Amino acid sequence: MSKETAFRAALDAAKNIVVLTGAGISAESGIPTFRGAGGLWRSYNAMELATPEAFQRDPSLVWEFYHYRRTVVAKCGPNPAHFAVASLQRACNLAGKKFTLLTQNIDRLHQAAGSTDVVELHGSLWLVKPVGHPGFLEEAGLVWENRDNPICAALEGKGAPDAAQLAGSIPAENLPHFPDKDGARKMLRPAVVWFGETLDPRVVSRMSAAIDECDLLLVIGTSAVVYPAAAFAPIVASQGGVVAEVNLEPTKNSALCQFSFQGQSATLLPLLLDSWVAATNEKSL
Ligand code: BV8
Repeated sequence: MSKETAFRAALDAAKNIVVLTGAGISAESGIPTFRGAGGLWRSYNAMELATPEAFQRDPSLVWEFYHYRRTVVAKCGPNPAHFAVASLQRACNLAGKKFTLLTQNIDRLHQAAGSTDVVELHGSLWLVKPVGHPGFLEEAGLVWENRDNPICAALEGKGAPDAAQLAGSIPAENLPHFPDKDGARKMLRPAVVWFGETLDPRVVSRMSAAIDECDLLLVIGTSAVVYPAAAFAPIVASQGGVVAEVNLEPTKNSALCQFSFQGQSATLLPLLLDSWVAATNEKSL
């Protein structure tokens, strides 16, 4: 039996399927991954800028970084890997299997491909919130979607990855603000979970419930470096679940996987899933 056939048999047997995705699933949509070559912006790597300290120190620089990423992502669409995950979700629902999609990505390409009820562990590039609000889930007046590009006039033409380092080049008062209920102007920030920030507690409870009962975890396009997501594979393996990985290269969790498929997810996932989805949908008719 081929590895692919054995994996599809494991999908048949599974009752609580969790898919975890990282930047690698969006790479073929044109979005640079974190730790690949594209992970650099000016002389910074994303991890230096994706922190509350960096925003506190230089909100202008951090907003330029996110404006650049919003500009890049706005031009990108879902690729065959995103569509394969969306059709897997529909087939699992039809077959009466529990399915949860946990993504570390903030680009919302899963939703664009038709995935629903996506658990965004790290918030979204397209969500904004007043500085100081703790949550990362959409809530009217507190966390909302804003796809304006640029999000404010001062960011027009800014954010070029090769521009000179002009710290504080945009005065704070010209950065994105919104008038809160008593009319005071509050600065906005991207509603993405920065390093050192805790995830939204409602996301943590959904993620923990899904992992606790997971009997098959499919991990796609993540270097398994960032926690808490990096702990999911060891947890599922320790509770006797099946762990499968689709990734361009081996990761530190590869040894835990019963199934490790190496290559580009936009190519591998349709090959791996499409026949199972078709057969499952057939059975569910
Ligand atoms: C928290 C939003 C409580 C921002 C991001 C335990 C141990 C050690 C450290 C910690 C720990 N617990 C918490 C920490 C601290 C920290 C952490 O994990 N640090 C790491 C660096 C060790 N975690 C946190 O702070 C988290 N908060 O746990 O709260 C707490 C707090 C403090 C201290 C203790 C507890 C919050 C983390 C969230 C950070 N925000 N994103 C933004 O995007 O701007 S993380 C960001 O990087 C992404 O969201 C993603 O999650 C993460 C990892 O990136 P990947 O998705 O894996 O991408 P990467 O480039 O690394 O890998 C891509 C992979 O794809 C590669 O393997 C590549 O080979 C592959 N690939 C490429 N192309 C393809 C492909 N595969 C298939 N096909 C292709 N075509």
